[in-house]
Amino acid sequence: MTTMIKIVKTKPFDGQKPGTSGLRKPVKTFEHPGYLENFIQSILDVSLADVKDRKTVQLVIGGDGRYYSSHAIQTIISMCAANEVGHLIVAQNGIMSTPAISAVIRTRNAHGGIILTASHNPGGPHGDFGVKYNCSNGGPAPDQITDAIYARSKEIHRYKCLESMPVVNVSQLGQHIIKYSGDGEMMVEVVDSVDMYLELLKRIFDFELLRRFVSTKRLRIDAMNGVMGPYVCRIIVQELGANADAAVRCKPLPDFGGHHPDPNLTYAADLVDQMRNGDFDFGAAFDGDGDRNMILGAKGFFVTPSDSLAVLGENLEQIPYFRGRGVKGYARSMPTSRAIDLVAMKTGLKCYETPTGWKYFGSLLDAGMVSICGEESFGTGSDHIREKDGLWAVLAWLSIWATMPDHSVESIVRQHWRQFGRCYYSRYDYENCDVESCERMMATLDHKIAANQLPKTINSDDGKTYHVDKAYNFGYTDPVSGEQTCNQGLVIQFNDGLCRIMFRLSGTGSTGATVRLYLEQMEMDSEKAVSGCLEDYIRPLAKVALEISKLQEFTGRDRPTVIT
Ligand code: G16
Repeated sequence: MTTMIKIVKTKPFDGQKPGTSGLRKPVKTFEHPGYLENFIQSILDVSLADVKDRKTVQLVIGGDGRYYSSHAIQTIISMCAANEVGHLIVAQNGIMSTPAISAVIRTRNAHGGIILTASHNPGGPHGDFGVKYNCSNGGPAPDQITDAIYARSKEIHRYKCLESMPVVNVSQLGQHIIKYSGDGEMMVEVVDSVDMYLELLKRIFDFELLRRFVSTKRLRIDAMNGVMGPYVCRIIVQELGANADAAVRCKPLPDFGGHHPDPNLTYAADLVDQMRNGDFDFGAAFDGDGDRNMILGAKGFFVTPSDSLAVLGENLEQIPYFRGRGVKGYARSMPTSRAIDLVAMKTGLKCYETPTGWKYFGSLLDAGMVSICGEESFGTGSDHIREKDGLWAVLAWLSIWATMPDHSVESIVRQHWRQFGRCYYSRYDYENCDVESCERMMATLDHKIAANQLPKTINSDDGKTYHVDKAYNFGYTDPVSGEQTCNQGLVIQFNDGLCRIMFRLSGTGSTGATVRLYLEQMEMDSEKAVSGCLEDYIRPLAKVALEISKLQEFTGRDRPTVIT
């Protein structure tokens, strides 16, 4: 029996504006009748607008398996069929990491993909859900597309779905045909969550070398009950032969076991403790959808994401993929420390500074201008796909380490600091604050900067002096597309650029506002770079930042929620 296409009248919902990476809202919001449908129809209207024959369109669907995903997948299948899409590639059980989806879009030359994730935000009925659209290059849609989706969501008055559709069994690999309205049909192809991604990794890394190296080290890899469980079990344990106790929290759970699936020192504190107390040589954790990573060494030595980027950037040619094609350049987001810039100074390659958000790396990667990119928010990746890639970062670390097996993670990082200098760095997050107060704080500081009203010199109470030499509201012109983006964070630079403080409001939260304060001091003296104390560099700078911004007065918070 075939079913018919149904046109459902609807009204716009407020606030369907994608943030730094997709639309993230509480599950309760997504559960409002029509909320998900409106946003999906807006995505389809925009992304299919110029397509002549929709039967040729392939879209990839998957996500981190969080609560509400099963319902969302069936809704999306029905809506794609009713919008006459020809072919859906759906992850088995709806589970596929964000980097793997990027790989599948590229491998299969798909038109794009819809990713169901709110990344590191908590899940479950009281947590968040999210939807993100990725384009045919495998990367997050750039601003002009997300702006168009948002504009569409504000005027939407109908969406299309099928009148009735049997539930598609997405646990069963293979092809399912959906027939509708006489001769209409759409193929739903359910694919393995890991296969295509693993094939790609095997073309990048020397798995034989990794296997030998992994047999000599004790690893502890925490999937945080997010999407990465099947990848860790299959790739780290099965393929590379790590001990079974290397893989922890590998069952994807719809609520991530009630935890915050964010790989940082606060939310992955269990792993940090296990590393401190155990005999492990290398630790790593991933977020809910597997694009973020945290790297730890023995005894819990924390590699900041900015240092991780720099160490990988320095040693990239140890990895077969880059040995073959050479390293083209580097990119980092504005608040990421300038450790990678120090590498670029030595290699003579260019380092681009972009706004926060992986989507800004897309055009540089597409144009072959950069090989590796990274962000302070635990994102590292390369031009093999167009998303940050947590497991890639882990295999890149292990590959590089395998070329200097007598070192530890810590000694690799210290050696790097000695050679290149160190950017002492920390991020303070003030989560879930009052939105209006945070916006007033940012506007007030922005005004002070624009009106040149910052003090010229500030003395911290522990005797350090900071001379303001530059302050601005960060804007960016994409060197490839010429597209301009403004208002991407406030930057104040001191002491000939050696110190920076930066303020941004997070674009990934779903309730309230989160202020991010980033603190950085470059140390070029190699002894001080290796043996200095982070606190001594950061504490006075933090005091200066709080004084200049009046953050505590505006937010009513006397301490950050998370310090990284
Ligand atoms: C997303 C983006 C990242 C970005 C991060 C910033 O990460 O993909 O490129 O750095 O948001 O978050 P915020 O705006 O909160 O500082 P994810 O892992 O949440 O997709």
